[in-house]
Amino acid sequence: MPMGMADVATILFRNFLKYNPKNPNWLNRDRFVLSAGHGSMLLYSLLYLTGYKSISLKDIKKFRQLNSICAGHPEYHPGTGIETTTGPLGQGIANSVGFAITEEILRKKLGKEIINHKTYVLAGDGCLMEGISHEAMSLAGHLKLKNLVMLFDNNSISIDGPTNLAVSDNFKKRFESYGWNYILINGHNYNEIFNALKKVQNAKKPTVISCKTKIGFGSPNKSGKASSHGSPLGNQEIELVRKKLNWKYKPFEIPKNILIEWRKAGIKGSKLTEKWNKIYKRKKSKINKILKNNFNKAIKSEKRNAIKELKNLATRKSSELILNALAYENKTLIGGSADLTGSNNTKTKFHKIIKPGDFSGNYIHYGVREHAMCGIMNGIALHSKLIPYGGTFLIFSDYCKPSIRLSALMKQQVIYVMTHDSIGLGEDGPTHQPIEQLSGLRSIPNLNIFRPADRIETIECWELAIKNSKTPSILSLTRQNLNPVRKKYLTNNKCSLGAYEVLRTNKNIKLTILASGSEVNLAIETSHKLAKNKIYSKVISVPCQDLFDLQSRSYKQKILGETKLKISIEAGSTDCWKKYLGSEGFAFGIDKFGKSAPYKDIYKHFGLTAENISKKIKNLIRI
Ligand SMILES: Cc1ncc(C[n+]2csc(CCOP(=O)(O)OP(=O)(O)O)c2C)c(N)n1
Repeated sequence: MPMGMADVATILFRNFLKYNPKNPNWLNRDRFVLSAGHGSMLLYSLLYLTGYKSISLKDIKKFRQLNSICAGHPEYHPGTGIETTTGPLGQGIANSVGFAITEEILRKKLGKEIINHKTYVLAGDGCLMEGISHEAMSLAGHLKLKNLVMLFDNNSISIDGPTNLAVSDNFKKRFESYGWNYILINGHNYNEIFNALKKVQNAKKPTVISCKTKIGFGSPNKSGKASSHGSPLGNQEIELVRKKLNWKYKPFEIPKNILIEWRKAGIKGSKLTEKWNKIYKRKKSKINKILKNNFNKAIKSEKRNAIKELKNLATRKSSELILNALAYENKTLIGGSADLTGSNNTKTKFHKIIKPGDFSGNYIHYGVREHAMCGIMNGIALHSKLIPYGGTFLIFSDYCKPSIRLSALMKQQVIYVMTHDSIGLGEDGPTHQPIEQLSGLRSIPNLNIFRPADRIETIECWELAIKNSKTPSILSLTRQNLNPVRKKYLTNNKCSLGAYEVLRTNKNIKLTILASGSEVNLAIETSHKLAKNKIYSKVISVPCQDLFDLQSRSYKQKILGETKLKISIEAGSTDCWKKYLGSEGFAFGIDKFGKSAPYKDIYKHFGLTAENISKKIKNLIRI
């Protein structure tokens, strides 16, 4: 790919892309996304040649070695020119749609002197075969993202061989039906590349430049073949390439005159940023005002409301109420849902819909496109100042997982609002009832899974999500109403501990009951029931295992070390609880698929009732 797309990339970086290697974080830079992440060396070469400090020849020599910035696939590092982590094919396309949406929103907010840039995404046949590309490009076309340009490396080769083994898409019809411009060029003809890139500068909708290229261009025996994809060409073939391209220099030797030419292309950006900086300085205080966040006021007042009202509410409803307060003052929050707005409670009266040609809003109807929604939210978070959140059912986190994993890997503040978080959703049945999802998601590093038990916990979990700029969050929320657990106003955030005591039936206890979300109510009921039989216990609400696992040994000991007998209750897979329970503990949960019925009947069916659990506990204690 780096050989096949070198011509296109050269003309893009020399003649069109607006960037400044001396200031890689320049807000108004064009974004370049290498969705075909396996071609990472193309990006590393371009960054080195144009003068980015982040990549030296020494780094390039350490390609794919431990701790090299030149990793196998591009890995996002702020300020390096690597705009996003790519490798799972198609993700970069969704990211680029997120970049382009953000550019539109910020241009509307800040004016075109401050934001007015293009997003270029280089994608291959593989990216375009992935489902996420269809979702993301369809939304991009709908929104008429005119500053989005795809450079399609149309070489008709993937790993298994020619792409006609698996694809017969008519690309022109495909893109045009999405509402994109389609330009077909010879990707090795400089004039055609130049003219196509020139044309897109004034586009009215997203454009794909379909570049007919030869994979492994220049290799006499391997170009145009799948064999040039995934392994080195080999010394013999490299010699032949050198001959064919008339290249007389040693490996890693870049002739001075050529490097000077490249560096000149990089230096052009300094002038652009100088001019921009002057305008920015003039407008800085106004910009800061527009982008300023104030979360504390909303959180405090919502906590007071919750205590004053003490209503039975579903946590999805509690989430809507805190969002209402947050969205009122914070213009950087960009909400959305994958066609479940009314169920996820993600849209409040302070939201306005983003529409084709009108980006003055703060709410995106992503359509039934969960995977793209999450990849797009990564792009929105990566761009600069906006905080995206998006809703779907927790079960469909399975449709979002590759992008959620990348939010975590890239340390991006993306907030996933995932409602209908257990069998508690009732009649929609086992296809919609998450079982193993929470255990699976909790095992992703650098991802906070919050499962609040009531309105106060929901507010506190939102506070933790909204203030953590380096870790994505999932808010796992109920469809069904829950009784308030926390009834006193506290300014401090108890959920920040991950787990804390909410009830104790005696000073001396025999049992610790850990529970999360909707099952905290159940744990409280069980604890009271046991107390009637003089079995005393404490109930620990565990809104976030990830945060609890980070607490000090002494705090963990205080929570877990008081009794030998510990049980957990969560209406889902028991796997992720066993680490807390010791050899004598017992995890109440569900390790099989759910059922379709009114939710109280399903809880009964799976033995998740205070009656059944207390009976089992009495037996455990007798043993
Ligand atoms: C989601 C995903 N599936 C599979 C792969 C493994 N993979 C890497 S490159 C590739 C083929 C890509 O073909 P193409 O986009 O045409 O790239 P080219 O061969 O032209 O470089 C595959 C299947 C991957 N990186 N991501």
